[in-house]
Amino acid sequence: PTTPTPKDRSHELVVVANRLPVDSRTLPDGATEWVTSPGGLVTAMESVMRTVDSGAWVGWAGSPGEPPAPFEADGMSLYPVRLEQEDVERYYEGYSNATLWPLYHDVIVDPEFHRGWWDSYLATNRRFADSAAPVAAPGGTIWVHDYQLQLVPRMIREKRSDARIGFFNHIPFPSVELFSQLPKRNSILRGLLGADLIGFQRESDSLNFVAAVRKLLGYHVDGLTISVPGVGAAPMREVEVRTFPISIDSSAVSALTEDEEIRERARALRHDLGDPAKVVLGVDRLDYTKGIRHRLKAWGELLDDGLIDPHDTVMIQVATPSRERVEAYRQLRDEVELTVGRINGEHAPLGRPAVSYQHHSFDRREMTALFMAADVVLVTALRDGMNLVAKEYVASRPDLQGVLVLSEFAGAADELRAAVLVNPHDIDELKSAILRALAMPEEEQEEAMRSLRHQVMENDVQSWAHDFLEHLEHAGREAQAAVPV
Ligand code: GDG
Repeated sequence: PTTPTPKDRSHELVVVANRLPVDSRTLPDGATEWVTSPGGLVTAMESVMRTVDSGAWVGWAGSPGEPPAPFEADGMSLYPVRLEQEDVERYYEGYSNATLWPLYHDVIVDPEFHRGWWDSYLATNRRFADSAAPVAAPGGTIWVHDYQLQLVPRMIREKRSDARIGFFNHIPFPSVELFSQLPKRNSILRGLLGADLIGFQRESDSLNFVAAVRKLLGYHVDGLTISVPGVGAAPMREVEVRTFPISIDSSAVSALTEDEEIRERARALRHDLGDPAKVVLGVDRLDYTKGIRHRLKAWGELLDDGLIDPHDTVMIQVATPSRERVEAYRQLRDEVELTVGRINGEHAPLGRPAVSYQHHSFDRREMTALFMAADVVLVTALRDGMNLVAKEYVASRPDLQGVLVLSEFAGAADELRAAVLVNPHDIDELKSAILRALAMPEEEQEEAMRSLRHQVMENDVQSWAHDFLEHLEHAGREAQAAVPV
């Protein structure tokens, strides 16, 4: 049941993210129903929301124009932010996904810079900040997420200096040389520095950010603590930067593998593929950062070289539709589909694929069945903040079988050292890694998977969120203590 309940200054914890954790569904009678979208962030927040009396989430509901009134869902108050069609095109598809996204992922494609996009980014960030600032309780905590909202921490601080403000960046932070290309780069840095605590996925991201602040703003930096001069009469503030590698709901993923229906589904999947000896799997949003083209190139060459027999080895590539209105994504889709078509045309046995290509999304249960059916999972990202697929595969293998081939350029590579680590730009190295994974003896798989599972099961998304909030509480206090009485 959804009841509109706008509540001012009443929420102890306020999450601000581009999207609300719900999707709308139109019922047969034309009414709208909201269904929770089961992302990792939602799961993480559910666990921390339970620890506070009153939690809120501020974000876009997913359709341009008049937003729904605030409503309750899963014990949280949801505050929809208005985005016009023009904001979707300029703030979201433009500045966020065609400027920041490629630049922050080491310019795998050329970032586009348009001044009109920046204006929309600024105005839209202001709207998110204006929605979030009034709903936090006095001294409450506001946690802002991701690259779409980098100006929000400072905008909130201008109105609510009593709040503790945290920011977490889910994607990489580039080296200062690349970051320097960004028009309005200093506004972005100052926007982020409105937070008390700024979190990144990898240590290298934290160091890149601190280096950018030192070089471009000239602020004093001590380790990962930044001294930010106050505006006007305001005192100097200390901002803490720290690495918090995100994770998944590990025990929930692992528990799904006990479900008899899902186990049966995993067996059926292999059967439908013609009971091959080996199944290799890739699961990604169809995004140029994920290295899908490199993976297919390596796979195609292994088939050409006769090193893989398509009669006994099948590759499944799930490429979930993503950002389909952004030009680089349309091009990528065409290239991937052309390549898959060529590989299948040249190598697929009659009536069976060499690459089973799935351009649609699957539900969580089907995804688990895929992970359980896969002998090898390929994560070949050219740059990736973390990559949750790598961790989901590990959590789906309590049987300690299966091999993870993991790009060094995914954040997960810092933790998952027992994976077969690769540089996906080196196609020969990638080919050898795939062959090694396919030939790995069971005992060796078991040893590696045990070590990987230890890492993933011990560090789940719930502890990630708790850890961030605990540090934020601490960071807020330190900053307050630094204010002369
Ligand atoms: C960003 C950063 C960082 C994919 N297809 C389906 C499906 N998925 C799920 C996966 C996984 C999630 O989507 C994708 O997460 P990733 O981490 O792999 O990548 P991004 O979407 O790029 O996420 C990334 C993450 O934020 C968190 O901070 O790790 O680096 O880029 O959970 O399983 N899920 C279902 N059906 C699909 O078809 N149910």
